[in-house]
Amino acid sequence: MSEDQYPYTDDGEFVPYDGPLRSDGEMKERASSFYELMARRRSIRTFDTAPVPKDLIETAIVTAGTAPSGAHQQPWTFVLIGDPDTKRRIRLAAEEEERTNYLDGRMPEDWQEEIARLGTSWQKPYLEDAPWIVVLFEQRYGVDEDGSRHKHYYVKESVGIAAGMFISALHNMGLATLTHTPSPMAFLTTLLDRPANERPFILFPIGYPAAQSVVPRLERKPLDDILVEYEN
Ligand code: IYR
Repeated sequence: MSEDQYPYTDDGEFVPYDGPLRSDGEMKERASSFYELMARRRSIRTFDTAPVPKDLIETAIVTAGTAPSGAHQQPWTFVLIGDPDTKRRIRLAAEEEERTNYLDGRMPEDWQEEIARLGTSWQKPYLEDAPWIVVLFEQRYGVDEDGSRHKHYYVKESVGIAAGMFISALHNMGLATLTHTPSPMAFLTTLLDRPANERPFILFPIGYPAAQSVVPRLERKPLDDILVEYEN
C-alpha cells in the first residue's frame, strides 16, 4: 500500500468495510420507501397501557448504539424503566417541575405562545401510561477503572445522533415515542441513581399509541426551504 493511502498510520487495527452495495434501482426504491416511512412518524402524547415486549426496546437501543460518536467514545447510557412505581415517581417529579414552568411563569409568555398549538400542559399522564420509559443520558466525561476522568469529545452531537437513530428504530418497528425534556431534568440523575459524569439528555416514553390518538396538524418544511444548493 502506498504511503499516501488510508490508513495513514499503523496504529489501530483495520478490517474490510462490510457495508451493502446496491443497484441504482434498489437505491431509488429504498430511498423513497424510507422517506415515506419516516414522513409518517409523529411525536405521540397518548399511549396505550398495553405491554410491549422488552426485546423490542433492547433492539432499538442496540440500534441507537450503532450511531457514530466523537472518537468512537459512545458517550451514552440508556436507562430502561418499566416498573409502575418508578414511572409514577418520574411522573410526579416531572409534573412538579412542569407546574412551575406552566403555572408559575418559569416558562416565559413567548415560549408558552410558541408551543400552544402542541396542546401540552404541566400534566404528564403518558409517563405512567406508556409501558416503557427510556432516559438517555450523556456521559459528559469518561471514568476509567481507577476512577480517573478522561475527556469526551462532541458529546451533544454524538448523543443527539444516537437519539435520532433510536427514534427511527422505534418508528420502524411500529412503536410510538415522544422526545420529552422535562425541564429542568436534574431530578432524573438522583431518581435513577446515575453517576456524576452522566446528565439526562432526553426522556422517551415508549409504547403503542392509544386508540384514537390525535396529533397537532403540523406542516413540515418542503425541500426548497431546507435545502440550499451551494453554487460556485
Ligand atoms: N417541557 C415542557 C414544555 C415544552 C417545551 C417545548 I420547546 C416543546 O416542544 C413541548 C413542550 C413540556 O414537556 O410540556
